[in-house]
Amino acid sequence: MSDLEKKSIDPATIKMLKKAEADGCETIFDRADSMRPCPIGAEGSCCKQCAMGPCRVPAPKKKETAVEKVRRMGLCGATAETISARNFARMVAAGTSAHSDHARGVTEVFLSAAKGEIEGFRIQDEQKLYQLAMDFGVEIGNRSIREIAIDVGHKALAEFGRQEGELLFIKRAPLKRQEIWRSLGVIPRGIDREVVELMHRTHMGVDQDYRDLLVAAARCSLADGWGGSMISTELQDVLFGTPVPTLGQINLGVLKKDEVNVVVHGHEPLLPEILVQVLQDPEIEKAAQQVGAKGVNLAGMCCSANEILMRHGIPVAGNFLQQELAIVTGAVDAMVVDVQCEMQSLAQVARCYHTKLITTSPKAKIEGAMHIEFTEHHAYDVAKKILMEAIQNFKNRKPNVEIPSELTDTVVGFSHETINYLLGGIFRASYRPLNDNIINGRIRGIAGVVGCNNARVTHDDPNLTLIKELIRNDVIVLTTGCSAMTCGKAGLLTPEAAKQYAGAGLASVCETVGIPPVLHMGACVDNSRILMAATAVVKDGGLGDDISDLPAAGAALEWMSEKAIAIGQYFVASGVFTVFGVTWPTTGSEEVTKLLFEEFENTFRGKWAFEPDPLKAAKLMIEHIDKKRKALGIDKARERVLFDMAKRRELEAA
Ligand code: BF8
Repeated sequence: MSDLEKKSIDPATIKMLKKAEADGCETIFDRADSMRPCPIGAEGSCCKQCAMGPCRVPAPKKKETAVEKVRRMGLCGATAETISARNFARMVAAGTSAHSDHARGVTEVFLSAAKGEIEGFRIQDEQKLYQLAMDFGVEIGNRSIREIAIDVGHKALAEFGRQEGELLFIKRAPLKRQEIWRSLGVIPRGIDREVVELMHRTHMGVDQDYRDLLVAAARCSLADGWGGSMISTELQDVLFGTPVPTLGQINLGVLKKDEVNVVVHGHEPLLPEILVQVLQDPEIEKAAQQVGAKGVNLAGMCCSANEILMRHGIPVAGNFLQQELAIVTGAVDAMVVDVQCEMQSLAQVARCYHTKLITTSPKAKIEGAMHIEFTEHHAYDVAKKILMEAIQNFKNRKPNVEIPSELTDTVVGFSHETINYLLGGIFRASYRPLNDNIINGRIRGIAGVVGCNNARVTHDDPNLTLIKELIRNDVIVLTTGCSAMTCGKAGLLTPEAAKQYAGAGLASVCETVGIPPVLHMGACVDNSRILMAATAVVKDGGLGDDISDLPAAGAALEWMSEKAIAIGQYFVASGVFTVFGVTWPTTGSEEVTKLLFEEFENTFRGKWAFEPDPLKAAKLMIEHIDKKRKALGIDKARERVLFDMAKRRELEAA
């Protein structure tokens, strides 16, 4: 394997890495070679909570005595356990704040749209609005959509600042799960309150009991999964439409040589939604033709891409580690970014080519980028201005344009409502067929494989190897974020993939229903859809009375962001066995790691695991699924339908 092949399994990525090298343009892949991670920070042992430090309290190299252990502490006496737990908790707080601040923005836009203050936007999914009204206790009666939507918007906004009581979406969880949370005292109050409290607890000299810190971190994470992220997903669906299966294309090959290419990158969907509308403006087409382009080609990157792909079939240029490489093609006339997962190096890479890097959020500026601030009240005009900037930049392209040919067809947009309809039909929408197929063993279990890319491992490889192994073993995979794009590029998001990659049982179900073996459920905030799907499976009956009873597991083998830790933590706190790869941020404390990896199972009935090897991770997940099947008494059914490869080939040939 060449050095380049160790960096990515995606041919388009490798081509662009070669081009970047030839063009003398440095990327994250080069920096990953030249800079190693700090070993003390990587294990969560660096405390920089005060100016007496940073204190380094790394894990001991050998077994230590009790006295040696007690002596291993920071200046203030903070132990390795406290330091490790505080660092972990702060990751959860940061991740929760990112998803939730996004959610607050969505809620404000939703309210403005409900009031008719945003041109061109009206409620798209009235059915879902009614559901939300019921969840939030908003009167429906003979009231207009506008009145209901305004009340729903206000109720959602109040969830951020709620000082007492319980987040309203908590009641969506299975009753047993709610009881577990209540008994542990982890039901979140307001979203902001939980984040603020966790930041306070982790300040120097406050909460210095690692168990207590990690329970507080769990509560904060639930304010993400069942709060901020769920609010985002639900309101975006009501406003922009709940995704339904949609055909799209993915990889750098979606860029076009003869058109103005605009890549939208980030997480907030309003600007991309408006850009889609503005593309229809005749002035845009005319302006593009005037500069010699055939038109304007909009493509997505990262989670913004997932949003517009699911709702409009807008093509996706790539996932996290491809953001610089889109610019390296030399064909991106503007890259438009809002918040989260945008590398600062984009400005540097853009300087190597002609790309205009445009920041749009008042919260996220990048030195060297052009800033065109986006506000929902002037949405159309701002979107048009951005497209005009890109069009004017088309003529500045340099001769070294090279667009890789790779692009793959995908079917995306599996909201949990859609799965319901697909399985049960529109008049008797139900998860029953899914539950029945799990019970009869055709489907062995469910896995959520989500999260990022990470430049410390081969791009796309761990997630893809894991997912292929899971579906080969009849485990249906739900995916979001950058992992979903990995699956798309590898051709797993089409119904045809079932025959090629899935085990006989899963393949037979996919072929009957017409779904891929891997279901693309959206962006990272849409992990809340996975919580809702798991809850729907529990409520449909026959598979226990809690999420922790399900033959299900989660994974993020290429995680890199604090958001991923918040997501993992809310899955664990919701009863899911969750495996992370690359590195684990609490190895500096055996006790903290043991609490997360073992003892949480006694309280939350979910736990973490760390396994960077994808095949070993698959084994862990499948063993967990089988353990749950046994506990449910459905392990025998599966034994009857298990075919080995020889048997499958025999059946296929027959
Ligand atoms: O929120 S999967 S790299 S893009 S953090 Fe970021 Fe990770 Fe991608 Fe979307 Ni999620």
